Amino acid sequence: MTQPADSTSHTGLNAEDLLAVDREQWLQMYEQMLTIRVFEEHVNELYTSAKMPGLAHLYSGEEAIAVGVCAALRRDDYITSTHRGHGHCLAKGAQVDRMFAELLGKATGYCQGKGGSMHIADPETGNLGANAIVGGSAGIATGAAWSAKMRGTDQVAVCFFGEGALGQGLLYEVMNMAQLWQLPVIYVCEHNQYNEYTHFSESTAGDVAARPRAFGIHTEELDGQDVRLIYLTLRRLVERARRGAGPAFVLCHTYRYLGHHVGDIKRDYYRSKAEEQHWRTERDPLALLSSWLVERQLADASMFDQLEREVRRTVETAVAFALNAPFPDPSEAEQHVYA
Ligand SMILES: Cc1ncc(C[n+]2csc(CCOP(=O)(O)OP(=O)(O)O)c2C)c(N)n1
Repeated sequence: MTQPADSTSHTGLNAEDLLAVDREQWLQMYEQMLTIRVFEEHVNELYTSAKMPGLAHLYSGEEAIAVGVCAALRRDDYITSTHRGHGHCLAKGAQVDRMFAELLGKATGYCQGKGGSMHIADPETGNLGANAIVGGSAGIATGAAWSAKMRGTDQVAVCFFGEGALGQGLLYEVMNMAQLWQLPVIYVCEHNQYNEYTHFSESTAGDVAARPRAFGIHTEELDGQDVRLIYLTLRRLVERARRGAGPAFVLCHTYRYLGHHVGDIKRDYYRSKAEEQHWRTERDPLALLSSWLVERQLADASMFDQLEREVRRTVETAVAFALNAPFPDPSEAEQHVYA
């Protein structure tokens, strides 16, 4: 039996639910978002100073989604990620130094330097891998959820993807299966409005939330800049999936501050500076969380300065580790290559 369709749009938060979460947990989420932000500043710097091969797609502006979702998961739960995946990996527990090493093609990286920015996987933290094929990981996440169900574990799989993946047929095939078989998978759509250099409205017809709803999948639409809302919603949906109540779809409205990739510098032909500025100044996920914590007297402003100094130190140490790490031996070129 399939569940009836349900779609909820959240704009507010329940004060009781918010205060039931430990202050330390909110601070930890802030630190994780900041780590992702600072990590990516350094990625940009490594790319522009020609120290990093290939390309990187930065996640700045979208941190609340990765952090809020992964804070609701256990270490043995699964995620699959995208070409814009650094935030997902870090939020699921990857180490900053091994991430930089991977981006620089070094032997100490998560894939011994063979994956680079768009293909980081870390089975130890349940990260089944980033995927440069738009929508490509939907099958992997759904398969992982099916496997968990067949093995009788209570693991949950989360599939992150951008709204560009809504144009991929695979997503609809697997959502259909997930609902029919009541699989413990949560589809998290990071709706940042742009598919490369095209506004989504030029490529995506109709009401996005109506698509999963058409399969009877429980669907919720969220402010993707509010880590509190993401975390509290996902905690509920993860618990729901764990007890066998089936898949969910979460549509998170967000914005990428920077270009589609690190080389996309001149963007005014497809979006305005005023639009970018609006999201940075009014909708920043770090500022939203820190000002709430200060307002509620759960933290004072100086704590965030101290935290920033610590995070910057950790990230800088990790960059130095990666720059000094060895490249893999050329004799290993064909190892771990399956295609
Ligand atoms: C199947 C496929 N088609 C096209 C591309 C080229 N491509 C890379 S990223 C991208 C846009 C993706 O937009 P979205 O899914 O919204 O994610 P975002 O980049 O906004 O995070 C495209 C078209 C690709 N990698 N894979």
